[in-house]
Amino acid sequence: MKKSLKKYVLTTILLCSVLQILPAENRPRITIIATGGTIAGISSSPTEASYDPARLSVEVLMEQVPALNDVAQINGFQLCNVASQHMTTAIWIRLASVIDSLFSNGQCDGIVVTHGTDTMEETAFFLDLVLPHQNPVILTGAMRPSNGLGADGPANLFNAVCLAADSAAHGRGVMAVMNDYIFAAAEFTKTHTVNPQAFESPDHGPIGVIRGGKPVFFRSPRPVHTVHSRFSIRQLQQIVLPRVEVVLSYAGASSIPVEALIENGVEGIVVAGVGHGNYSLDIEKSIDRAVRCGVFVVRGSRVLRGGVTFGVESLSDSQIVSGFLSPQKARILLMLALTRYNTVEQVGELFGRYR
Ligand code: DAS
Repeated sequence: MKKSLKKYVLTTILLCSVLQILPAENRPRITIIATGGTIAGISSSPTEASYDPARLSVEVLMEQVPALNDVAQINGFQLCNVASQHMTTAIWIRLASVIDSLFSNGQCDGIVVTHGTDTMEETAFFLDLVLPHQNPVILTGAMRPSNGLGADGPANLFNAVCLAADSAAHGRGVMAVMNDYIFAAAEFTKTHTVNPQAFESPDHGPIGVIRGGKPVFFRSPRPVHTVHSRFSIRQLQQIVLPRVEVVLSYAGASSIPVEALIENGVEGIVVAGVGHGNYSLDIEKSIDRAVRCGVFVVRGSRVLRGGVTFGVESLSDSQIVSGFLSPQKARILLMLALTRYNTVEQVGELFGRYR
């Protein structure tokens, strides 16, 4: 190699390393999969509280954050455009299948999923349980519409791409990034209806933060995710997921919801009990009948912290307790468990991994 060319190459490499600017072709390949939500929402004016969610395309979301191209080679994919209160298991199956295909075909190094915040924790946990890949999958969204005063979507999207592009994100399972915090899929939940600081991991705390586009990790989540999970999207594409519903207990709660679920032939019920997983008398009686009819029951709690482990006051219905999973996440694990297991002992052992 001529001396002058060698000098140019060495200078370029030195300059890029000093400025942390990688040549575009060396930047990680990140695919942004858009599903809708407030991050894609539009309001009639920047100060108007109400807005239409799920209006903008993934291309527009990417155009709003030109700095994404300094971090990675970005591609966009519009899976759907829904407010996430309308998320379905059918969309989950499609989303997981697209992600599996992109990674299996080596088409990208990491993925960001833009999503509504209402059910983001559920989609994240489902993906955490069924994706057989160590590559980063990061969910993010917004609490304010794209043209709202103080819109949080662009910063959340930038942080999510930075995390997905960082080698430190590999092997940590599916994560979510909101308001500079990094959460583990199994641990986080929405704890505020309107504030940009809308998420917490009540029992565990965030697993890290994003500072200046770089992740700072406090810890790794329990390794019961992705490649360590017992489920894979490849076994789920040809089946209909079992029907599992959630019932809330409260003072005087009647047996009507449980009786209706038994009559409708559900395969599983998660009870969001009071306290450490306790039920009203009517729910207790109807749950006993459900168990006798072969329904799998998981005893959870509506209480934000502490979960439901052993020492529950009365384990009359089954030995399955939710551990530190919220009722809405216990439902997802029970749905998947019933695609593989058919005894209370097997399902109880699986839930024990989340205790
Ligand atoms: N409609 C809610 C949703 O799509 C709002 C949001 O995204 O925050 O989840």
